[in-house]
Parts: sequence; C-alpha cells; structure tokens
Amino acid sequence: MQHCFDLTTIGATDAILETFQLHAARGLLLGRVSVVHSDRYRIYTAQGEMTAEAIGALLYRTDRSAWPAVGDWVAVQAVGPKEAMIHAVLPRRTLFSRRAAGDREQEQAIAANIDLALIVCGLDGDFNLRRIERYLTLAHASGVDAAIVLNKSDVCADLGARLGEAVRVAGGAPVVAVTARAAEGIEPVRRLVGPGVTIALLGSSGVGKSTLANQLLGVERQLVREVRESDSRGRHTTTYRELLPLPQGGALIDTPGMRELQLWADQDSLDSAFAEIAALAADCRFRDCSHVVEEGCAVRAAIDAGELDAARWESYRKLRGEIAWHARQTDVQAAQAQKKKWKAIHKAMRKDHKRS
Ligand SMILES: Nc1nc2c(ncn2[C@@H]2O[C@H](COP(=O)(O)OP(=O)(O)O)[C@@H](O)[C@H]2O)c(=O)[nH]1
Ligand SMILES: [Mg+2]
Ligand SMILES: [Zn+2]
Repeated sequence: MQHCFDLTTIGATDAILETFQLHAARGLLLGRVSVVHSDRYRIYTAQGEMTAEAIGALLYRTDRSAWPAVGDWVAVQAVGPKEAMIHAVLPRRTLFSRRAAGDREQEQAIAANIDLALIVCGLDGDFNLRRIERYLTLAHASGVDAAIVLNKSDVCADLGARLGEAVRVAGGAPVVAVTARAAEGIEPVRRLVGPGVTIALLGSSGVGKSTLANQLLGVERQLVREVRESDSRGRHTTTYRELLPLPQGGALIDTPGMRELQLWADQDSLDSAFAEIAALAADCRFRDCSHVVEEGCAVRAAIDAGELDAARWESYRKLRGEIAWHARQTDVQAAQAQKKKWKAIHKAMRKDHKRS
C-alpha cells in the first residue's frame, strides 16, 4: 500500500506551489527531500516516498551548497513507481548552514526551508550560553527564526536562574524549559509546531533532540542514545539528518550533534545576534572602534558600569575574530582562483599566437 502525503501539511506554501507551476507543465512532480546519503536522496511526493538521484547538471555545479539538501523542495521526474530523478531545486526561503570542515572556505547546507530552529541545550553539565550564542548567530545568518529549548529540567536545581541567563542572550527569541523524557513535559514545544511549519532540532550530542523528536512524533522513531553509566558513551545515536512529517501537521528535522560548529556568518548576522552590543557601538566616539583600547568607547564603558556582561562581550569578540579570519581566507581564495584563471587565459593566448 502506498501512503499519500498532503504536501501542504509538511510546508508546501502557495509560493512553493506557484514556483512549481513551471515544472508541473513539464510533467514533473513536486517533492521534499527528507534524507541525503551522498548522491542518493529520499523524498516525499504526493504519490508517496521515493528514492532519487539528481541529474548531472545539478551536481556539476561547484558550489556544493546548491546541491539538494534536507528540507529542499525539488522538481522530480518519476522513473519508476518509487524511483525519481531530481531536475531542479526550488528557490529556498531559508538555508541553515555552517562552514564545511577543512581548509577551504565553503558553505555546508544543513537544512533548507526551516521555519523555526530549536536550539536544544541540556540543563545538566551541557548548559553553555556561548554555544547558544553561536547557534543564534548561525540562525540570523540563515534568516531562520529560533527558539531556545532548555531540556532535562528534571535534573536542574536552579531552573529560574538558568532561564534568566538564557533569556539574556536570546535577543528576543523565545526560551522554554522542558523535560523531553516525559510526554507532558514538552507542552511548550508542542505549541510551537503545527501544520505547514518545519522545525529543526539543533544542538550538541546528548542534549535530548531525538527524545524530543520521539515525543512529537508519538512513536519511538529516532534512536535515543542511552548513556552507559560506566563510560558515558552512547550506544545508539542519530547519524544522519532526516525530515519527518509530524502527526499534528508540520515536519521536524532531527540532526546528529555537530561536534564542530564552524560559523558561516557575516558581521551583520553577529550584530543581529548581539543587538545590545551593536546598539552600544553606535555611541562610540570612533566609527571603526574595535571596543578594545579606544578612547570614548561606549561598549567598554557599559562593561565598566556593569551594564554589559564581560563574558558576553568576550563571546562577541571571539566570534567577531572568527568571522574576520574566514573573510580574509575567502579573499585569499578568490585572489588565488583569479590568478589561476588569468594564467590559463595567457597560456591559451600564447598557443593561439604560435598557431597564427
Ligand atoms: N534526565 C533527563 N534525561 C533526558 C531527557 N531527555 C533526554 N534525556 C536523556 O539524554 C540522553 C541523550 O538523549 P538523545 O535524545 O539521544 O540526545 P540527542 O543526542 O540530542 O539526540 C538519553 O540518555 C536520554 O534518555 C530529560 O528530559 N531528562
Ligand atoms: Mg539524536
Ligand atoms: Zn567602542
């Protein structure tokens, strides 16, 4: 038996359906990517779930971030009852990315067309405001709304204090505390999901993303990492990203924990995530104030007056340094590529010259 999906409940908006018209006229189907396994994809279509590959023209693009990602809306050609070829990726409303591991400055797409990123953080030893700020900066860079989910409230002795600290770095994003282990403990998250809404669970390994996913799905769908007391190493763990339709409408994307969350963001996204620092900076005497040594610095004055948390300032400064470093690397890379290109052109010209 074939399950049919109402694609609107998993987020096919009028805008998506309208953009798709062009492809529908060519006999293609609308699909949404649920899993990416190197060059194989799983997709939801109105005719059920299919496996797919992408046509060469899509993959020969050097910009990897243009390849189909989990959450992408795609135009596919059915080549069998459960097999399809992806012909096009529809324009993305949002794209949550990080910098790909390695030396090259390259964007790695994590999930496309997310409406709400749930930044999950444990209230046990995992609690880390600096990591929340890093995720928030990435969310701003991707144009995705975020909410902060503090999990394991059952093991937290000072919930009020933790909530207060999280609210102070959230920049207006909602902060909720939950106990993913208990069905009734996730009400605040349930209220954030609904038909047409795609949420993504982000956060380190072990914070309870899969436990939360299972509660929302109403079934033990995602493998939960059971921590062994002896060595606290997990047995089961989420190894790949997957988009899952929710029974109450909407979809969720569970992700494996990302050990290394490198920034793919610019100064503007950072300033959005640290809006109070950006606002203070407007009052510095020098427009290009680095807020480190300059006279008349409003940021340093706020720290001295106890109005700005020094740790938060340090966090901003560290992320600013990272962003600047990657920007310089990108420039170097671009210059090298340009040099290589001219070398090739000159070589071709010399050859031509000899021939004539
Ligand atoms: N005390 C407590 N433990 C939880 C809660 N939610 C999840 N856990 C435990 O945290 C561990 C990691 O959970 P998992 O869902 O696999 O985390 P993930 O790596 O983020 O997907 C497991 O042992 C869960 O049972 C909670 O609300 N309270
Ligand atoms: Mg998991
Ligand atoms: Zn300053």
